[in-house]
Amino acid sequence: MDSEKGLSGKTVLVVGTGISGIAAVNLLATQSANIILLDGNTELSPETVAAKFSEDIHYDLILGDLPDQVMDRIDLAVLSPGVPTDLPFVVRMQEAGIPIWGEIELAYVCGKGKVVAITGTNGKTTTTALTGEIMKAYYDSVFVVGNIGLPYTQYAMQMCDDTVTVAEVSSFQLETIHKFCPQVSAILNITPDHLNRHHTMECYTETKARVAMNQTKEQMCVLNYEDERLQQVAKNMSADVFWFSSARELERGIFLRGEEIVCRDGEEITLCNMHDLKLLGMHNYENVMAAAAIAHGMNVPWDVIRKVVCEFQAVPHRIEFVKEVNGVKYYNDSKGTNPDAAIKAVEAMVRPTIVIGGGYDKESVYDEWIASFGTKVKSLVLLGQTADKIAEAAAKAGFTAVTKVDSLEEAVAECARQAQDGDAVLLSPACASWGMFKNFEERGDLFKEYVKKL
Ligand code: UMA
Repeated sequence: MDSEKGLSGKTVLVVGTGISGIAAVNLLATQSANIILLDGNTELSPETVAAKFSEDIHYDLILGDLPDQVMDRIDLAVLSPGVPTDLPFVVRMQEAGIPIWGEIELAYVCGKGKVVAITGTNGKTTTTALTGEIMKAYYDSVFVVGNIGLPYTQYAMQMCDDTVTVAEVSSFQLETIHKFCPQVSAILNITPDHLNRHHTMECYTETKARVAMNQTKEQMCVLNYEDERLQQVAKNMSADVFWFSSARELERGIFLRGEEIVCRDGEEITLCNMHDLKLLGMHNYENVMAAAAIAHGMNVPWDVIRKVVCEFQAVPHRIEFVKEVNGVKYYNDSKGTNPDAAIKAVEAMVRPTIVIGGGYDKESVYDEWIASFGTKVKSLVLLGQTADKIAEAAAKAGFTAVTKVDSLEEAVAECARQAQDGDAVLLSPACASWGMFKNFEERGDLFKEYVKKL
């Protein structure tokens, strides 16, 4: 890996005081950089920011806009993932020739060892967690980082040449990579999401494809054969493409044959029977195939991969069973932050279901999600910024069993009122949590708390 560390004495602007910005500042402090920390949120106080650091970390803090005279001094800017690259001050920095790195680029440049990078619209977290477990079962030094909630920069200085870093990377993070080059990358699927930030599907797809942009044929990119967008993306890739498929046998790749997961790469091996897995649903079999392909690309023996995939349990907030109350099963799918993820959760339900949906508006379209309800979803309880938009889409599709509520607590109470013995209640909002909650974890945790109080 490139270990260019010419950051000493450089003036580096870090944008964002969330977990990425804090970890980036801590890393830059070890490189003796002069740090300017900027956050656009003027409601923050210097004291709240200072409380996030130990006393020996020094930085100049700016809350609000970046003054021109400060911009003149900057050698490098490091953006948190949530900071769009088309903000006027970011564009001005770019025009002034200031390099703009994402937080993961900084971590990659300072870190060591080999990297696995997993992206895709849905399944990233499960696949990353599972891949991390497989790597831990075989390699001594493994870090699982990135969009999964652990900033990559936080661990970069602990890495050695033998380290394997498994990074979940979002489209936001991929916008600002330059040298970032994983040994094995994976794009699980591409369906509409984050269109308020990336504007078009073409732009979103191109951003996801950046995960493999620096790879050569000595490195592997794992792709979903059943995703038409990825078929197109593969045409322009230099990496060695290794496919997985839930729908057909592949000449080379990993695929489902009846109930078995089979890998063909020269020789043919059977990984396991799908009933041996604790993960449920076709989308999870795809996640397992992707993780196994990645591990194969990282030279992990099949018996190690087999043991870990068969033991692995679902990650929290992803179709997570919470509790049964009065014969009603409650599921937390707070991670269902876009329509496609929410469709997967509806598909996984086996009972008449009441869905809790709505949240932050990412300019998604909800028609397909509502169409997936079929006769399974008996009613929809809506909250948040998108409640009206979803209700309109439901009305257009002739789905009228819709109730609007003002809070998640009220939503849980409303579901408990409507549900009958044998039903399921599913929090799977098809929207991000932002605005009403700090993140999807907080939304999911609160849901579980309200359910447990029923
Ligand atoms: N900020 C600005 N200007 C802006 C936008 C934000 O100053 O224009 C400031 C905010 O005031 C705030 C800080 O930036 O103080 C927040 O930074 P951030 O939004 O990048 O959040 P972090 O806490 O650093 O968390 C980020 C990811 N968040 C986002 O991408 C929005 C986390 O992904 C990730 O786990 C973490 O880095 C570690 O890598 C969350 C996420 O929702 C889970 N990701 C999206 C998704 O999965 O769909 C992409």
